[in-house]
Amino acid sequence: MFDAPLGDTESNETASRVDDVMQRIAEHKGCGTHGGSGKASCGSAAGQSDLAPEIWEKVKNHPCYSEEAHHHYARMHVAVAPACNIQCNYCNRKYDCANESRPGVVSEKLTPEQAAKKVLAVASTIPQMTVLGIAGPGDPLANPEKTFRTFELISQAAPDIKLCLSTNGLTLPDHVDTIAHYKVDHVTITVNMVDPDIGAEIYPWVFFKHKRYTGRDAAEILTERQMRGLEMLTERGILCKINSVMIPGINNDHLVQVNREVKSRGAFLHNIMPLISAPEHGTVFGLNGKRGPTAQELKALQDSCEGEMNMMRHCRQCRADAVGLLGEDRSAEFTTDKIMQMEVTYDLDTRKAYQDKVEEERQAKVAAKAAELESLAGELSDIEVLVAVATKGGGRINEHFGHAREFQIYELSAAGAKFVGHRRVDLYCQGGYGDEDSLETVIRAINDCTAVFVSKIGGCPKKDLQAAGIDPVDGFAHEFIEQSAIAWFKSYLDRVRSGEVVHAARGDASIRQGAFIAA
Ligand code: CLF
Ligand code: SF4
Repeated sequence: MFDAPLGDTESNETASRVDDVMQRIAEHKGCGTHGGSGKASCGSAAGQSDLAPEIWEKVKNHPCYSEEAHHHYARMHVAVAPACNIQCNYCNRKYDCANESRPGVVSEKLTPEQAAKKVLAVASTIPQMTVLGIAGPGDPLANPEKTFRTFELISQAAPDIKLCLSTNGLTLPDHVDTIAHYKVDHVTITVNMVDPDIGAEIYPWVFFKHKRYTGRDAAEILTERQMRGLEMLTERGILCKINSVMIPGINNDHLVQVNREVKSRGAFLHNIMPLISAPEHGTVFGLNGKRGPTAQELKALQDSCEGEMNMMRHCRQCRADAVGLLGEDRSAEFTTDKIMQMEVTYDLDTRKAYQDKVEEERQAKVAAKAAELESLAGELSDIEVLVAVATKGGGRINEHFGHAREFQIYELSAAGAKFVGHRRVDLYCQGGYGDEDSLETVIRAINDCTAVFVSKIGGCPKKDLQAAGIDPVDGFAHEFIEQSAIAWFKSYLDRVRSGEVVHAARGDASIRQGAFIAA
């Protein structure tokens, strides 16, 4: 039924269901479910023309493997894997796996059966949820029975959902056939080093074949298993993403070599994430005062690794039970007590029809960007600027400055607009009133930007942003981000040429270190 053409009556019914779903989602309310609260709590940049058709099919609606898709499609995680077989110095076992999750936030653990119910509940409420990932709270492959039983149940009940896995790679070679058997098309391996001497500074021990190894021996086993697992996966055509945690003073320079090694073994995407480290996390690095990188240090490393291999810049280091678009967290709507009471209506036709509408919007966005880009042709300026954008999804500038929990960062140049990252911030506007301290943290987070695009902004923050040298732009409310940013950039270049504004280099910005907990 999934691909069957619709008759008129059926088509009208489906259209009306989809409109209803669109409306409910716009209002952030539950859909097709009963018994919940009824309220929300609240990859790569390569596009279709750059990729082989079979790869495009795999990534086009995966929010982590396609930067473009992350504006439109959601993922969810189920926390079915509590145990881990290695120790990372940036991890505190009280919390989720820090390789795919921020320290300081712990998820509610589920059985495979509870996980399957949760996936159906989320899929019927959020029809643009296209990917189910298992990413912790420990290591999924240190819990193989629970992980693969969950995949089995979900592939039977929800065949349109892509399956995704994130692992430290220690036992990966033992499970590659099972991964292929369950058609898990996307696997992430966290690779922080390929040199065991550097590894010894990151991993105090690994537990392998009933024995604990420490120091260089531990790191040697880990790197050999990670590289072998990566080769085995890519030989089978499984898309592999590499996550690396950038730890200043330990592996910051070395990650360029890691990038070369994983690229040579066929990895599709490299995601270099900042170390999140604070004493209150109770990790070895946090307690020893090891700092994370600044925004510009992270960007410089990502830029230097960007060559033939795609770099991921939109990772949100999400928790092991994250639900929603990257950058939003709707997990509080789907706690076990709530999902167990929900009556789930899993309707493939409605999901497909909704996703077709999303695709239309996405194509309109791509076309608008291409048209605007044409007007930049022949532009010779070598000026580059960063701009921050407040958005709640759909690739549009549709968030009020005071309601933004993060800003997306775009680099603008004569080549166009390129997504280069995001910055989490404290909510500036609490109950409609501005708060000076949080404005300072917002300015610190986007201090390297020349402008900030918002749907709306109050007079006070506007003045303070201007005083900090950041131009608040609210003239493109609800328009597509890239199209608007390119249009603004053209006018910026004109103003620089006319002497109306003086182009000046901006300073660095800070990456927020505290753990994020969904509202
Ligand atoms: Fe989850 Fe990871 Fe799959 Fe994505 S997350 S298992 S690949 S579905 Fe995505 Fe989250 Fe970053 Fe992971 S933003 S932490 S990269
Ligand atoms: Fe923690 Fe994940 Fe490292 Fe295991 S692999 S120690 S859960 S960060």
